[in-house]
Amino acid sequence: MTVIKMAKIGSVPIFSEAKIYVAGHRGLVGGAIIRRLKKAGCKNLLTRSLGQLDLRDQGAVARFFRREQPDYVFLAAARVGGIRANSTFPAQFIYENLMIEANIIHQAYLHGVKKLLFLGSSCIYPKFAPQPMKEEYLLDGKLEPTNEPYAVAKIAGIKMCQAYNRQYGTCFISVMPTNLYGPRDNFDLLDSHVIPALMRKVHLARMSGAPEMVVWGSGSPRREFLYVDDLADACLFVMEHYQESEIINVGVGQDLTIRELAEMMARVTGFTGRLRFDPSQPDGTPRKLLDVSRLTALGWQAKVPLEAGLRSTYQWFRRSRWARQG
Ligand code: GFB
Repeated sequence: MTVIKMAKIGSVPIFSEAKIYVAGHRGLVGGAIIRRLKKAGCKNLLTRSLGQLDLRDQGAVARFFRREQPDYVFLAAARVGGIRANSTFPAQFIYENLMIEANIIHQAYLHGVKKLLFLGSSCIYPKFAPQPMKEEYLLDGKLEPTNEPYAVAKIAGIKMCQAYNRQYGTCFISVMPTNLYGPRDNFDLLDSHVIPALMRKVHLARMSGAPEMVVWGSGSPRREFLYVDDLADACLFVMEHYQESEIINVGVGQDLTIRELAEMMARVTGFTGRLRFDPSQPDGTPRKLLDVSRLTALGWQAKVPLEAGLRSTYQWFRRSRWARQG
């Protein structure tokens, strides 16, 4: 393993003095990282909305780094979406993610950022990778076609971090989270991931008294789900304790079928109707379970069980604008 030479940033007090840029703070992940940093006492947080700074714009990102000179960067900005969004907007998924990563990583190097954390995704692993998926399976086989452009962009981000570490001695680390969910997710019925989509569908079915809810695909794919506040906690943990170029998985170490997830969702939301599976919709990759032993060995484990995470997400959802939309 390549160990990157760097000054120890370790303890929270040093970290809390630093200027920390969270790219993508309005998103599911970036928002959770901000909440976690505030909880840790970090006060010097740097954020910009899309209207203030377009991360796809090389010149704008260069000016931002020159002016602000952040000490640490969490790179959580990305174009993301579920299985349908990935298949419908492949050009946007590859272009926007490549531009965002390339601009931020390069400017972080030019302006001497002490440490950068890049967020990848479990879809970087081969479609038929042995399960659970170890970090070393990256680039061992063909990708899942429904999200290949997104995965290729994320792999490019990983490789950029590693190349900059090797050539320039930077400390850019990459975490690979499993499928995420939680408050402030995108609950769009077509373009979101499976948890927000099913949550909104059961809500609508309950409101209209519909006897059934449609679940895409066969129900047999297996997925692992991590509550976003657990991911944010893991991001701070690795920012403090991990300084290697090799990617590191973040997950819960357990998965379930989409059918089991839909049944759990019905339980949590009080939906008593039927589940109807629609095989005309894609299943995507058959199984995505991460091997989390590298992170566990460092001393971090997820805390929020899926059912509890779904309950708190549903509480947030019911008060949100999504619950008022038809
Ligand atoms: O969450 P999801 O869209 O993404 O779909 P992936 C997971 C599984 O849930 C698939 C099924 O088998 C879907 O067919 N599913 C059932 C549904 N009902 C629904 C529904 O109403 N909406 C959605 N969206 N799915 C994504 C990648 O793959 O994983 C991204 O496309 C990203 O690139 C993300 O990496 C983490 O797990 O299949």
